[in-house]
Amino acid sequence: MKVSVIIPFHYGIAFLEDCLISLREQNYRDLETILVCDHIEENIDVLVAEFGQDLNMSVYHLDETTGVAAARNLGLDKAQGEYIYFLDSDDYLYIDTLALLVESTIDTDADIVYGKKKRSWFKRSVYMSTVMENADEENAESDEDNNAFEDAESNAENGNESESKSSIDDDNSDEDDDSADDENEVELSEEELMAAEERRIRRKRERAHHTMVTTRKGIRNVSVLNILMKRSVIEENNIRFNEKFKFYSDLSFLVQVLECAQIFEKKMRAVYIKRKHNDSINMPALSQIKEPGKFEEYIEAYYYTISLIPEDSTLRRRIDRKIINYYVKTFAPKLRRSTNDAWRTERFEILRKIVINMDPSVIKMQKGYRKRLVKALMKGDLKKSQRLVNWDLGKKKFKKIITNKRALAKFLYIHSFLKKPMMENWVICESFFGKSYSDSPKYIYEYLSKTYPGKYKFIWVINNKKSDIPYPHKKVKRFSIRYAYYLARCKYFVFNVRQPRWVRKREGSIFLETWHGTPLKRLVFDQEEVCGASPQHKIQFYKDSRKWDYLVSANYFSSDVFRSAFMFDKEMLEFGYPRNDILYATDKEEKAISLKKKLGIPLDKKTVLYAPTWRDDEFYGSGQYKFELKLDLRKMKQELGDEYVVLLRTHYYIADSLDTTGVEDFAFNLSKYDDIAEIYLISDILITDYSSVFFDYANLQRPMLFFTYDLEKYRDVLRGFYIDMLEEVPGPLLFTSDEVLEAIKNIDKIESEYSDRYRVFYDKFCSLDDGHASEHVAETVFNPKNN
Ligand code: C2G
Repeated sequence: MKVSVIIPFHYGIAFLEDCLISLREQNYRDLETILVCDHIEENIDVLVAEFGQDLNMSVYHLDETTGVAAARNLGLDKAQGEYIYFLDSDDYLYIDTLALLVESTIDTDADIVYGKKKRSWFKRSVYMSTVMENADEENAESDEDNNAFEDAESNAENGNESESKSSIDDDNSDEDDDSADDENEVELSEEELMAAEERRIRRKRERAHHTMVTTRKGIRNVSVLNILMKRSVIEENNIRFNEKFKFYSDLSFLVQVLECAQIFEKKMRAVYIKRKHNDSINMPALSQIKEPGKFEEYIEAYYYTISLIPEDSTLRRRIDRKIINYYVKTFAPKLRRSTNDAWRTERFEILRKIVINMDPSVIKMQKGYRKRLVKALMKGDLKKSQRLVNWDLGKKKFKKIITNKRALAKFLYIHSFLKKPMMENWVICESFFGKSYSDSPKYIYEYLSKTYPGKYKFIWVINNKKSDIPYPHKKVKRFSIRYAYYLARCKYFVFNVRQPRWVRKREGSIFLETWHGTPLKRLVFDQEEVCGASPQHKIQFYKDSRKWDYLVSANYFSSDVFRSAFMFDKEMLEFGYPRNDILYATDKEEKAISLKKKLGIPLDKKTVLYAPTWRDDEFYGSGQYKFELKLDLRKMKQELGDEYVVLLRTHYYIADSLDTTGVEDFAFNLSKYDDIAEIYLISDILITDYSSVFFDYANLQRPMLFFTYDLEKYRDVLRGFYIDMLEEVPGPLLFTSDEVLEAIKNIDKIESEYSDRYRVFYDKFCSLDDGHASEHVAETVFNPKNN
């Protein structure tokens, strides 16, 4: 039985490739693939050549029309299969998705078989290798109805959906509970049997409507995806997508099919992965496009859809309830918040007309605040509607403020602190989210404090109030009320990570972003996947970085990367890294000896520093990453203990602590020590992996080893690198603890083997560092001699 898979394609060839791979892998093979290109700019010849034959693919191009609706219609015109299956070019399937759906038609001759949709912002290979490995995680991040990526409109509509609590359970099993119709296996007459069968069919139909319409968040998520549809139902009833609609064409199409179809089957094990676009700046999904006219199209799509189905149908009531949800959750808050008057005038009136024409039972089932709001709308009482919304929003905000200190700090920041004048000589410094007094902000601060004593008032964001910080300053905890206060009043910001999202840019304020490493791992806009991070990472990063005035770059390589990865187009400060100044200090030998003494590290032993980075896919929760030590410390102690000690240093994201029991006199855990730059000074050899620490350590020109036991996964699946580690890093890549051990034993040989590469590496990444980066950066940004 042939299935026609219709794929509309507009852009995103990498997405399309994933989609086609997943189609080629289907274990159901009786397919024809209809790829409809909507005015494409990318060249798809290679893909067509690769997949054309296997997928029995025909390619068509829209000529005069444009849009998903037109593309799908052309696909329908060309389709020959008994069943139609719509697949979007940026999505992909499980290997058995189609087989499972088709299987359900075999005995039932179903008109419609629908499966489950999950969401993911991962490409196929990552999803299959990392997300699927962990079922819990998969469910948490990909369940359609848990989608954090939706805009407010769709999020809202399922809010208080009273129908979800109706008799129909949207369970995830494929089995229908028909026990009620077995009538306890009592002998039934023919009429009774027919009536029971009819009831069963009706129930399945209602359940299908419930799943495909009511449980979807918002009208926009009522979609034709992951539904096997009998083509004859579509053709005999002349059903097509309305090409007038750019955003909302699925609703009316699906509703017609649902109305005409008789036999429904569900197959929740048939999974469709809907890919979320994590780069809504450069590659927005249709749902992420914010365009004027979207509201008007929403309304038009509603009227058009209800014109196609009977007024007293349950489907009509399901759609009407979605409109009410939309009004309560999305529209009503705009009555107060939006600067566009249309929400309070024409659009308010448009919605009023819709609601007063609804079946009274739909209004009746609303409760409490929702009911009062809908009633006010029906009366056209704008003032009352606004009062109700104010009261509701106020209540929610108040609840948040009194239960959450951060929310209070933010509230005061916006409503009180920002109203006070900005202080011209106040400077707020933050390094690694207040976790340490370290990195470039520390060195810029020390330069300014030493060179211009008393000229500035410094605020250090530091969570450990006992931190030892020289020179006069004030300490504040991150996210405290005092933190919010100083964020509002300081003119200068010196941060090495991002500022909180709610920080506003005041006129005249100056934000110096130092960042915290030369990039090896791909960043933000250069990163395909943002495992573990919010799917909104790119858009948030984009907005935050628009507030930066200066960005410190340690070398020209970093500058190029930052321009592309951060889309940064303001002033790049190319003076080397302030945090590396200490590596050029004339008294660095003395500093090293005193630090060794302070930390209790034997002066007569050489030291090996192990400073790995974090792994995007190994985490407990936000910012809480796991780390498993793969070095065999006991064996290392046995074989190296006479000559060496090991200094262990985990990344600041790592929540796990390292176990050094039994090797306490050999392995020193310095993970809590504030400034890694000082630790470099006391390290004779560095072992790292994909951490930017090696770019900095190279300034000392001491030997380095790379313990890259998970290189392939890190490079190919999780992140991707900017440089070819195999070719460029100035030391060997090692994959086992034994190899590391051997390398340390032969460190002189390795040093000479890698000396040429080291020179090239140093020239590329360290040549701007001269021990005066703090001075150059501070003088440029603060211009203290003239201010
Ligand atoms: N760091 C540290 N100890 C480690 C690892 C890192 O103190 N074991 C510090 C170093 O200063 C390092 C910085 O944290 O340069 C950033 O760490 P990376 O491992 O490079 O990872 P990440 O935080 O992801 O930053 O452009 C740079 C990237 O953003 C990397």
